[in-house]
Amino acid sequence: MKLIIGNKAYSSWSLRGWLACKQSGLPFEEVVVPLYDEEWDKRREGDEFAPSSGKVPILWDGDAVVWDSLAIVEYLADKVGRARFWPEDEAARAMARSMAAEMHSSFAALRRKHSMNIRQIFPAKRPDDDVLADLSRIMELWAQARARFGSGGDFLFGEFGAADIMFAPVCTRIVTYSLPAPRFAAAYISAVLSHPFMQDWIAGAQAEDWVLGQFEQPAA
Ligand SMILES: N[C@@H](CCC(=O)N[C@@H](CS)C(=O)NCC(=O)O)C(=O)O
Repeated sequence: MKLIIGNKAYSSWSLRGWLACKQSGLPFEEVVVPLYDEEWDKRREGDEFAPSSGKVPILWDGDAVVWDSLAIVEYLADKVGRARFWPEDEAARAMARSMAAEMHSSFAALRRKHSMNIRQIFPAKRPDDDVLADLSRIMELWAQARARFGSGGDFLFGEFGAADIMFAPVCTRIVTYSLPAPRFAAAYISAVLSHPFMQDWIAGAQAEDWVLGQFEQPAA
């Protein structure tokens, strides 16, 4: 398999696709392309980028191509078995799937105003109300998952899985922008950031020397 991703410092959807590949346990070749560099417009018109219309992540597996982070999770879960990604318990799985889908479709204010930047930590500043509303909803979801289904480990549904993969860039954003988080959430964030896959990604981000000014500002 070949996974095409953007900068590890900035590309949150790439992080999700990459974590899914790691979680699958399958070998894969990783190709990192610098987002928005001078070759970007030309590169994204190439055949390898055509299925996603130029967005990353894109997973190529022989003739099969999957180009959206949540679809990559589901494709790999089909390939290696659901248990690596989703809880066994039906009620837990229903909630995990709903949370992953909500992460994929929602929280636009948090995503837009606090773009992922793995390498920075900005001083705390009162977030906008729409960002606070997103955070409040996320905290409610995390608290419910941890309280109802998290007793088997440090992650949302106990063991590391698809829901954690989808929320991993929220964890990094809370740290980067010193956003408010209750104590239980701080413990969860610490578990996610300490996970060996995340440590591997963070080291990759630190080693990159591409800098994109639009992602290097503290939120307005
Ligand atoms: N819904 C897609 C989003 C993919 C996406 O927007 N990726 C961004 C990078 S994080 C991208 O490729 N941006 C480049 C562009 O739009 O030109 C997913 O879940 O994978």
